[in-house]
Amino acid sequence: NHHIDISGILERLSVKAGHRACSTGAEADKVGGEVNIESVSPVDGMRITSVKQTATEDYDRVVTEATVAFASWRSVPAPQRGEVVRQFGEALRKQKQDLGTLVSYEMGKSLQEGLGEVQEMIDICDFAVGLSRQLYGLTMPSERPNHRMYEQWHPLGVVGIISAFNFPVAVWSWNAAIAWVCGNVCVWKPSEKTPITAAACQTIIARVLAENNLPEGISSLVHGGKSLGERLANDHRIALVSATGSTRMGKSVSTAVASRLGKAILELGGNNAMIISEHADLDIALPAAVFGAVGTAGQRCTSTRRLIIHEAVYEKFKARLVNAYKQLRIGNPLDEHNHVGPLIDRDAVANYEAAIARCQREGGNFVVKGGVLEGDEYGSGCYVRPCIAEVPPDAAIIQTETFAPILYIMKYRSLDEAIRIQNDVPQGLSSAIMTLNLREAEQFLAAGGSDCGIANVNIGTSGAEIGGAFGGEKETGGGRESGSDAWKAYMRRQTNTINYSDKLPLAQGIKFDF
Ligand code: UN1
Repeated sequence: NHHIDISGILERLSVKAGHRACSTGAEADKVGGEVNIESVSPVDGMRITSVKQTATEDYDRVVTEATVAFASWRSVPAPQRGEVVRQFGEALRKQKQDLGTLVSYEMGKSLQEGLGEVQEMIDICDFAVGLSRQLYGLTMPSERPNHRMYEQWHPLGVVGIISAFNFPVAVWSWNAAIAWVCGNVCVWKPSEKTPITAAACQTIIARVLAENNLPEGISSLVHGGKSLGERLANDHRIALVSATGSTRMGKSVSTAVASRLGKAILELGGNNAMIISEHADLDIALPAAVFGAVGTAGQRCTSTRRLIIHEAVYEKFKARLVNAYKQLRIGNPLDEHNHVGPLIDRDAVANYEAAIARCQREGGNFVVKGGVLEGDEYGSGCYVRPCIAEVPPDAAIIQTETFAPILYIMKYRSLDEAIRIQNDVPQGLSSAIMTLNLREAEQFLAAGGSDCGIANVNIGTSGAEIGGAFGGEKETGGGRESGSDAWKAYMRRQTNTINYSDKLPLAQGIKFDF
């Protein structure tokens, strides 16, 4: 049964008006003169509820409170900060079903993926808890006698998080959980398209903070569009802006942050390819390609957009792909029998249609045709058919990222050529090769191989684990989030040299006597 009790979910998640400048719910609707942001589910076109757009004065108050909260939070021992994040992870475990269902309903991804997203949040909390005892600095030998030199990592300050609709909660949590154990406070501007899941998360963390007698300013939520994002980017009180979204948005955020010499982590567009070698195990290449291309309706930054297929297996693989696409069930993502849910909204549908038209103009041949679905089940107008086009390698459309299930396929002869095609796009997020040949795999992973932040062998381009550093090169923005040592971008490094002698030897052996 895929009919969900959305009001019950909102009630259990305590999503209602009340706290801060930023909360959601029916009461907000009654306040005169304020702008509401309506959240409409792409699943059935129904309005979920609305949130209040954050007014300029309220934004300023939020950042002021965040700054005040930072002054105390930075001095809480890191393992104690980790304990608070542990409690947040526990709270998420308890509300996983409701929050995951809300993610699925508000964003339109499958229920499994909605739950998976909450699982990513839980996992990053666990990671951050461990990290809270491992914010290691190095000790280096000083060149001077009786001196000690080492480095330590200090909290940065207020971290502004701008997140996208497609991972409405997980990407925030990657940033926030790490930022918090590092001693920072966070101000979150979620996508205007998914404000309700954000309000639910804020309610959960606010409760955890209150239970620990900590100020809510450690985690704040502000609602708004482009202009609010610009305000965050230009605000000198925001030490670090971590932004996920389009390359166009990232360039404008980056320019604003750079002009005040602030710090930024950018997680922007991808244009991810999978190379399918003549030595591939096609039985795993097939589901990897199909999930990568149609999972989340092609709305992951890691979605597979291009297949670069060896000519020896091209026709065979194409036939299997076409056959697999015939079996895809498109429909309500809360119904677990369906593989493909809706796009986020009708603008996304228009972009999908425009990309298909352009692809055709540029010589693309659709071996699986696209189109917008009609009928009762598709009443929101957001359901589209995943499609596949054979494209000439010089088609301009394949240089761009369209957030929709459109897959471009092309042929190659040598691995050098395949790697060249794979790298010959402005973006550099994720990449994969399907091969059982060791030499090919290693060539793909070597310095002259994939130029992406993520390069996989025998798995697809999407679905990265939280333990690795997540991000990419070129127009993807260069930032890294989540695991490995990505935490270092959320702290400031301080080099300390201590002289415990009764002399003052200068570095580089310089003599300065008087
Ligand atoms: C995104 O689409 O912005 O690797 C993030 C993946 C997910 C995260 C995607 N774990 O596909």
